[in-house]
Amino acid sequence: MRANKVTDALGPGTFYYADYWDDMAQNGILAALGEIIAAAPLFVPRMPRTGQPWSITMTNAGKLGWVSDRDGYRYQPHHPETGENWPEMPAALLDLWDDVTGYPAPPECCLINYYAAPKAKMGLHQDRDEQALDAPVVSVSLGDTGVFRMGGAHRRGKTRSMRLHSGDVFVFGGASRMNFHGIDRVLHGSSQRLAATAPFAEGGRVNLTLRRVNPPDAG
Ligand code: MD3
Ligand code: FE
Repeated sequence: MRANKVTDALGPGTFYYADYWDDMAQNGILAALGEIIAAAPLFVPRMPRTGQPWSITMTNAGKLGWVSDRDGYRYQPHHPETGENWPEMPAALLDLWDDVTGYPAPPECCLINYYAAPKAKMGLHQDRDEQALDAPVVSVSLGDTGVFRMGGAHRRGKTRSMRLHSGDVFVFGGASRMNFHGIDRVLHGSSQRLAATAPFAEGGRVNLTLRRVNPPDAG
């Protein structure tokens, strides 16, 4: 599916698809996420060095998963608690990546962020643990509306805020790839979408981030 595509919605290199997925497609993705979490449970990431817990929980699908703990940020092929490899990336997400990026290699990581707590948020940061910086990052929002903030390549620059709704897809590539970004807050109770999916029954917001980690010739 390809709904209305907005080019440069949040600056050069950004593409916004409002309602990329309809109700049925969103429910299909959520069912797949339920199975992924049954095999690879949501875990509490911790800040490097201090071990301070984040306010969200996360897990991954795909060949590589992104984790954060006392030792730092990194990609690894296995779940930090079960030691098992991450579940496969759902086919619908591979199709999405092809459709909106046209990148010559598939995404290696689907990071699943779950904002369950009413105060869950994500501070302003850059995504810089990937080698393939020519590949865009694709974000899918599900459930409650998220108040997203994006700045430029420097922490102290001007920022812009935008609300991300369930079913929305954003692509961040080119000049926006290293922009600072974060989630200020979630509008708790703004959607009933997650209620039917077991691991998300308490509601809140889910974000999927698709990333290419290694350059295409690395396999
Ligand atoms: C802009 N997640 O996991 S997705 C993250 O909603 C992350 O959970 C947020 O930032 C979330 O790293 C925001 C939107 C997003 C993702 C990657 C980007 C925006 C981006 C990379 C570069 C620029
Ligand atoms: Fe990020």
